[in-house]
Amino acid sequence: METKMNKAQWRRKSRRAFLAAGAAGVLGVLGASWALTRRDEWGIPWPLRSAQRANETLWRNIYGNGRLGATPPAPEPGTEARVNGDIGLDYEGSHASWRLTVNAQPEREAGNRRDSVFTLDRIHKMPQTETTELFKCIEGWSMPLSYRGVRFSDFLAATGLGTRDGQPWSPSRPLADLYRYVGLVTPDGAYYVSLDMESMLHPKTILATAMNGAPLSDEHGAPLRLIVPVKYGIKSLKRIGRIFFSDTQPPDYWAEQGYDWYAAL
Ligand SMILES: Nc1nc2c(c(=O)[nH]1)N[C@H]1C(S)=C(S)[C@@H](COP(=O)(O)O)O[C@H]1N2
Ligand SMILES: [Mo]
Repeated sequence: METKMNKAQWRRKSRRAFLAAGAAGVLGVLGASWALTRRDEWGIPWPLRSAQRANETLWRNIYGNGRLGATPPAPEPGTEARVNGDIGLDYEGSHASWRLTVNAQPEREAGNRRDSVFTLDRIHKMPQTETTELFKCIEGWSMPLSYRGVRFSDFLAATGLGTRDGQPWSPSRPLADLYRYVGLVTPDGAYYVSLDMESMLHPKTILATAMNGAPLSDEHGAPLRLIVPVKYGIKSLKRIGRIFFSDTQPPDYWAEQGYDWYAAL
């Protein structure tokens, strides 16, 4: 069940989370210096190895069963969202010619590949979801954000994309029926991200066409952007031109600059 909170409850919760994060940070530093001096297992000190294994189970539990965190109060309609990052956005003019291309089977030779092409109109006709979530940038700011569009899991279910057998995805199917990674790219190829499939299936992960009650502006990534609130903002690619699936981790702009690829909050 999703918990609705009033503003005072949300502030108290945020303060507690902040203190907990501080404590976790201190323990993390102490723990890391201990862990890094332990014996190696396949080149990785063993405490980190087992943490990695425990993490895998943790993420599957968090994302795999569709659990939702607390929802902050929705911002007033029309609230201006902060703008951050404009790589891949220097497109001017009408969105009439915009199309979303999805490559279903990227590992095949280009000539032998099935591409699906979507107009904005087709995306508007898929089941729509609206939700509010705290949006966090790695630079240290955050804000509650309402956004509307198609859940990525609903997009897969509606199109039959993302599964190895081309049959529509549904939560009753094993995760292994899906490709492990999703890549997203701006129309000009300048900004690109990749994500694990579990995070893409989270019920708050949306291909968004509107934010805070208004259609997306160009600077926020019109006509279609990703919102993935279980990750830092760097993963929420604005102006999606192409989506593809893969079993090997696709390129990621900020991971190439040395940022943590997983980018979990
Ligand atoms: N195409 C594109 N998408 C992008 C970026 C960018 O530079 N180009 N920046 C990212 C970063 S770092 C953040 S925090 C969010 C900010 O989204 P906003 O401008 O809607 O607040 O967009 C993300 N998506
Ligand atoms: Mo960011």
